[in-house]
Amino acid sequence: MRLLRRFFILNSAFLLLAVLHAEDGYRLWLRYDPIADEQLRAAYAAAITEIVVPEKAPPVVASARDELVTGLRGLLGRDIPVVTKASRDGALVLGTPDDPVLYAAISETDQRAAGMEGYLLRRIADGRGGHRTLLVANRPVGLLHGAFALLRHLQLQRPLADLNLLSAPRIERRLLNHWDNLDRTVERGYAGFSLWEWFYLPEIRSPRYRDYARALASVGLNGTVLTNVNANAQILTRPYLDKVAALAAEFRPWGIRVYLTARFSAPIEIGGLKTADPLDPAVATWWRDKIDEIYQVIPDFGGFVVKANSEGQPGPQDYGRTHADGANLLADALAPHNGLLVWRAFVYSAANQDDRVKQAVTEFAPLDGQFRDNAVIQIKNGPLDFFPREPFSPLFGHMPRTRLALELQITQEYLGHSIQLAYLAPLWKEALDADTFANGPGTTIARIVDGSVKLQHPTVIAGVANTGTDRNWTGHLLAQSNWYAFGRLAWDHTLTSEQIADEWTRLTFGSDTQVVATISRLLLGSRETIVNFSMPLGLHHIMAEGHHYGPGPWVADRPRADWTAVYYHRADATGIGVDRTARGTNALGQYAPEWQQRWGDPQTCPDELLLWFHRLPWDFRMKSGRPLWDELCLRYQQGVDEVRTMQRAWDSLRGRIDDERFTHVQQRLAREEKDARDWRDACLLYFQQFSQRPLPAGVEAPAHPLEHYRSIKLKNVPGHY
Ligand code: BDP
Repeated sequence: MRLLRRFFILNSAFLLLAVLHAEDGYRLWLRYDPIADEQLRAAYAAAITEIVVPEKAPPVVASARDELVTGLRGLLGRDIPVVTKASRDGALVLGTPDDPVLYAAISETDQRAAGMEGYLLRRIADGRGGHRTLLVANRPVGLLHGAFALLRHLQLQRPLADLNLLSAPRIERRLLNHWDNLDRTVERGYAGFSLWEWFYLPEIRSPRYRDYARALASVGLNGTVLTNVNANAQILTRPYLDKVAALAAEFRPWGIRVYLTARFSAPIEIGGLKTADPLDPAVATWWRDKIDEIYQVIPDFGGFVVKANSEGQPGPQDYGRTHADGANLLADALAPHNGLLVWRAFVYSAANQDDRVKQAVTEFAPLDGQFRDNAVIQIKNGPLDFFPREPFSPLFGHMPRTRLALELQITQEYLGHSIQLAYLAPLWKEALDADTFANGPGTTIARIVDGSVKLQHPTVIAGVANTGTDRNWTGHLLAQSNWYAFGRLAWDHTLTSEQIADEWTRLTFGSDTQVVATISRLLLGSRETIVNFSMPLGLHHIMAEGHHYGPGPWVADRPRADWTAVYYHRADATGIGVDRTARGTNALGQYAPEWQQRWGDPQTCPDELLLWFHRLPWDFRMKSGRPLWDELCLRYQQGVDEVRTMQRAWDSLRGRIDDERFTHVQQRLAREEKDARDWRDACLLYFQQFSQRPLPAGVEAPAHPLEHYRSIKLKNVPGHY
């Protein structure tokens, strides 16, 4: 009997352990597992013996303190006491200018460099033969960022001895944009449903809100736009504002502010007006009153994001007014509250027959200089949408007198949803590092957006979120790396993709060198692999219609030509690609002469963008010496081969990481391999009708005839509502 009881007790203890350590991804990169190297753990424990925090800590400092307690408990396996006065060797002292003694230890230059949200972490002698660690910031929120930085430092097992980190964000507003609908579906969301439980709010508040805000803060993000750009005016009604206020209260202790999307026709839909004309005084009054009401309910409300006159959304052009008229109407109403107005430049019109990729410049460039100081124009990285590869958006070079924000897509709308592996930092870096030459060489998008090319505050960067109710937050476990990478780049765009991949992998999978090397390599190559098996050599927009998952080069006959695939590849017996040089649509003319020269000649245009800018015959001789057709086929095959290499690499980790995460990724890679073959076969069979050429040696024969691929109609694909 006793034995049996013991068996049960033991068994439940194991069960409990198993539950506690379920590798379901919920903990993200904030795992705080015990540091396995005992010597290192002891060294850290000796270096940090107490946490010194002022007694009346404001909520963000309390969050910093609590995070340090939790993190150190996990990493060091012991509770580090929290005190109000340093009393021994190894004190970790948190302070702001409220603590003049501590603050005096920091030079004025460092104080200035730490800015509004940055921090300084420095280990110094305590004058009594011991040491202490200072965590100093100009404002409480800086302490929170510094706390996360210190915990990251320890998790990465970096030395504490000469710790001296000064870091401040390069961009002021670092925002997630959620495309979440009020019914909790998420447009282009592949990780379950929306995290916001609107029906239950404001009384019932999921613990997940706190975990969400904590995750944002841990990577340095400071704002969240809760609602879809295809907006619903209901969010601006009082019952919803009370719900938004409840979320704002959950997020505030983590330094996160809330923003909403505003539907331009809200004055009609919820205000009872007959018009939403931005120049109508009644409309202006309505918005002013509405915004005053919002600030009454949410005093630190961040502002609005607006999609107007784009893909059927209402906007100022409905009344013959301009984007500037519309944006300024809202900016003026937000200004007394220091609110921000973000106006999106993702526009193209059915009435405009010109090349879709040119239309943002056509509409917005003439408005340069007309926007208010608290209005920012948010531009996607590419001129078309969020494709696996596009050249950078030329609009960044056309509005020298306007504040410009960069919009990136973290969710993988065109990169295999949450099934395929796509680490997106390399894609985002291409955009950030792109030189517009607008103000001479070195006028990169990063330097325009961070305000260093011209003083333009506030500075803004936004990422379309990939989060949802899935237990692991992002659907694909490894897609957590994109949430992480977006935050890290928003804080410091000079970090490299490699650095971020290495960091994230260590935080998420530990520091086994084979694991780290293998996963980092997988991450770093993954986006290019998707380019290869889906849209190589500059092809774009050839995906299946509607849900955008899988191939659809045959898509034609849609309500608008620029919603088809044939509009973008124009394949026929004579060749493939769009001529965007001066001989064609001249989209190239929107770029600086340096780019016109490089991209304008197919001999110097890099293969990656060749068919974006050029229409070429099937036998065009590529840099490799091969005819275009052969090169195209081999790129598709290369994509498939690379997925198989990724599968083998992942399989080599069996036994080195837990089964749960191993299997999760293994299954997705297997699906990606099948998807890659489908892309290759469907596209090559389709294009072959025009090229009339055989597949070159090395390219596998398609498994099915073209009709098979054309007849695939996927149903109930997530993210498409
Ligand atoms: C496209 C998406 C669509 C979005 C739109 C946007 O397909 O769902 O509403 O962008 O950014 O990529 O407004």
